[in-house]
Amino acid sequence: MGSFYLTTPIYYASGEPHIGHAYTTILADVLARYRRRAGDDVLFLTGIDEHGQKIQEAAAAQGLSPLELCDLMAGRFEAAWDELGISHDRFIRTTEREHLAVVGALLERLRANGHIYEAEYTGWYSVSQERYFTEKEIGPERVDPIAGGPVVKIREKNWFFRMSRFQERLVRHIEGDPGWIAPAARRNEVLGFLGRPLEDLSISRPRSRIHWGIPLPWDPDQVTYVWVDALTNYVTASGAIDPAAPAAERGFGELRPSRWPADLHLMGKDIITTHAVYWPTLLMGADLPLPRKILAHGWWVVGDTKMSKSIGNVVDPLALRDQFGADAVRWYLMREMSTGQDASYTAERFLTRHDELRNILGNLAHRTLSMIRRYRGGVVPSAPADGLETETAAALEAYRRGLDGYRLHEGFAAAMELARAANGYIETREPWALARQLDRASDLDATLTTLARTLAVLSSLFEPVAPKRSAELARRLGLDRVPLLRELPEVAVAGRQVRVGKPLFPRVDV
Ligand code: ME8
Repeated sequence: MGSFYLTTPIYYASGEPHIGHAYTTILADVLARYRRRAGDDVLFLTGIDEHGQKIQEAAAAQGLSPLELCDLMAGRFEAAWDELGISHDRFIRTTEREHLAVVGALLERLRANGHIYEAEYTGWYSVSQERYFTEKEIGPERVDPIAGGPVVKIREKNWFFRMSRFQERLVRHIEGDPGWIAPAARRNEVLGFLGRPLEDLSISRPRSRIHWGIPLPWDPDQVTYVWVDALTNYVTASGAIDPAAPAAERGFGELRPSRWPADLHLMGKDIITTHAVYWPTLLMGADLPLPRKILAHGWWVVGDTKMSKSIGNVVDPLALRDQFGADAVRWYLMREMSTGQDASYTAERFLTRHDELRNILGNLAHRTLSMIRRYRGGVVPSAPADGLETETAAALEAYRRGLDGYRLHEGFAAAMELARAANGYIETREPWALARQLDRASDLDATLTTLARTLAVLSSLFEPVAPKRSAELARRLGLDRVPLLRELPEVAVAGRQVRVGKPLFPRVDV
């Protein structure tokens, strides 16, 4: 038992939640549920990123004030997470008063430590990425190298963070802790980036250009660079810095006992540099411990095309949820993407994964519960289990290995394998034939007990990814809750009154 603090990125308040956001948030939710069920005290943080030029422009385009747009989008994201069964403990908004104070305090700490200076800046800025790029990065076409969008040339006064000072220390940290950035491909990418001299980081913008941001405590004509503002959310929610302390003390004071450092920052590979370079160096500069792990997952594309509003191929997780239920969406996303690698969304693959739930897990539950009703009046017999021991032990081991090692697709594949093996067990044991032979009553009892116990195990293994249906499965088995992992495989199912009910995963006509 321990404590576990995990985070998702805070998503830009300018866009609707889509399947990419849903993926990261569900991934975090699955891990949070898995840890809670292992007895950990979990803090699961998500939220939205509300400042900066991107939001300012999106609001103006819709005839709203930036805060009106953010209020609207906070509601949209929270509703989406509710519909997808997300169990976050805290939804942070960067316009919260507490966060404004903590950003000010973090900046004061950096300044007190002598890491901040003022200079003239000339460079290429991408509004869609909210960051500067070098001449080399934008190439002769002058487009931002990540999204391909336009960049604008900017010359202005900025405050800078001496990020270059921390280059060596960061490289040593990454090399000294091989699992700190996962997967290895991302770690190599960051080390490659750090192979070139690290530049200082511009941490402010003139208010005359961008008014929608957090003013610097010592120069209110400048607002905080939105990435510095956004990354700090992870510290705000941890409680390490007291937002109520007077500003001067906040800059220099002791850290409060808190949830900092985070155990896990989750994100897509698009924002690995900000999380694995900007963020740790800022923390070093402010004398705060570094997060324990950074996991950057792969990218969802649609078919073989990048998802984009202008192409009109953005996959809406809520539409899928309305049609198939939240658990089916969660299952598809977790099972289909090898954590860390890219994956492609197609309607066909979605249906195949949904069929897998229906035909393997759903069918197993339906057959088992129906046979218990038909042959034993709906009461699980009291008999020693007989069969599936090896399969269950193997599934449990592979499942733990998968989830502990952040290879969730492998863990859940092992759970589905067990369900498949249990269906095979029904075929071999032929309970319907046993039921016709009076002298085989005890074999039938053992068969039904084994199946009921396996279903109880499966409800536990599927709980993090399919919480609703797993809870329903446990109820139908007459259990008062989904068994914990450490209670497996011996679940006391004997004597329970089961209920067959409607299919766990209904057929969907498409
Ligand atoms: O970058 N495939 O916010 P954002 C997989 N506000 N994941 C995807 C995805 C896709 N196609 N599209 C989006 C920002 N994501 C900043 C973050 S954090 C301090 C500030 C997910 O709204 C993935 O997690 O652009 C990615 O990193 C994130 O959404 C980007 O969300």
